[in-house]
Amino acid sequence: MKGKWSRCIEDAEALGTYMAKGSIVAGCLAPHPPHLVYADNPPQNEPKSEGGWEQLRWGYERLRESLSKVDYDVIVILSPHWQTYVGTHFIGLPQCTSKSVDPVFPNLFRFDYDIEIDVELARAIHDQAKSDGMSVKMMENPDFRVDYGTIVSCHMLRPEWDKPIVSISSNRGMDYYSPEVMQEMMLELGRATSKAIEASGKRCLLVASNSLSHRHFTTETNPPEDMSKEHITSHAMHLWDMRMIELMRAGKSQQILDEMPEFCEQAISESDGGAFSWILSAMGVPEEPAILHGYGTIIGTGNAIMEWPCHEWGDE
Ligand code: 2X7
Ligand code: FE2
Repeated sequence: MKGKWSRCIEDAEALGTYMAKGSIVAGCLAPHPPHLVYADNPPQNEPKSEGGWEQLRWGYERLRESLSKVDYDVIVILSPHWQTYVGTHFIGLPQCTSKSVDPVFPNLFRFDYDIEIDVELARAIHDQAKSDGMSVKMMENPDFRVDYGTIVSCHMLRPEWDKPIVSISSNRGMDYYSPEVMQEMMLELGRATSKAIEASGKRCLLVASNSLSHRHFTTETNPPEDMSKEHITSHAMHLWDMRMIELMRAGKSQQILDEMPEFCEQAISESDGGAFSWILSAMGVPEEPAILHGYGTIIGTGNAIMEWPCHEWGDE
């Protein structure tokens, strides 16, 4: 028996040597206002609507259509609404099942979820980040509730919920330190994410779950989906959103990173959570253009649905 098993191990090691490298098949900027799920009326969400925010929901439709041509194993997502002030955390439970209620919009979002987690890949990214010197933790509390940012972006990207996810927290480096420190940490986390994905052999869809400009109204219309009241909060916010979209469409990722601190501060951008910097870093700060699938405002915030089709770029 011993001989047989050691032969098996030798074969497995030899196979391992030839295991295909993992890859990022695409990156997405996938905003998560709960209004999008509310407007879509999926069976999992209790509140029902008469629609609304169609420009963005049609944008998600176009993104889903584009991603339907790409084969991937797992969605890796960083959400600013899972806030862990001491280091970056990763969900380390194989299955998360509960009801998510948005703390600010309980009237719009009460969503039953049942999510499979790729704990193996989560741990691999965690371990890589740790060995690169970052403060990280696997979250193994069985009563943990998944944040609504993660749920909304994943639902809008893939309403079938048939892919496991890796859920990464935001360590809120900007609140604790500064936009520059936040960005340095997210660039490091992005490099660790890409190294771990490559070693895993898995094909991954990377998702930054955030709005662009993030100054929002403080009162709600009746009904909330009354689109005659929806617009950007100010011209300055519009200019910032358009600037960022044009930079993404032009493949000017390094310029986006250079301007990120001002964008975070002047547009109160939700990229303050680090997801935008993290995804650009994980993709190697691409010079290839991103595809704009849709843009729209939600309670005055600016939201762009973007795709970087990395699978089309080749290795060079
Ligand atoms: O989380 C959000 C957001 N980022 C933008 C607008 C409205 C609600 O929730
Ligand atoms: Fe948000």
